[in-house]
Amino acid sequence: MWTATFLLVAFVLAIVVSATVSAVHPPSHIETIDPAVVRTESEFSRPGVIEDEHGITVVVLAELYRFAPETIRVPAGRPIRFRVTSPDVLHGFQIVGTNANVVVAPGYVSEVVTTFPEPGEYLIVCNEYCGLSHHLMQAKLVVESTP
Ligand SMILES: [Cu+2]
Repeated sequence: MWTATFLLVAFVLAIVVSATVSAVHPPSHIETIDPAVVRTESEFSRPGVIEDEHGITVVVLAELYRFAPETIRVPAGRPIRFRVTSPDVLHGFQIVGTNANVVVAPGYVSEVVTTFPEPGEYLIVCNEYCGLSHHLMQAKLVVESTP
């Protein structure tokens, strides 16, 4: 009995310490956004590739039945941060053949970071059924060789 109580307290303490001291969070990293203003008043009103001192970020809007931008160009060999949200319904964002695969829910910003070692072209698809034209919802990622 005392062993179980001790283990339970130690387990709870380990969670509290890792969450507060080490800032360990669940992998979902919940970042919320108001879906009503996504198209007009947020970074998603101008989707595209942004390069600044933090690196390369690709802002993607997933909506019925398209991704914006429809063609994304990024350099090979550098970490690329994809930030995706939806103003309407649940979508998916999957870069086929890579480990980039996130659920895109209205009200949340989904983020995935990945690096493409070689130049090439990738298909981006929605992998959550979102309506009658779900199968048409796709975009193209062009990974270009770095100079
Ligand atoms: Cu879909």
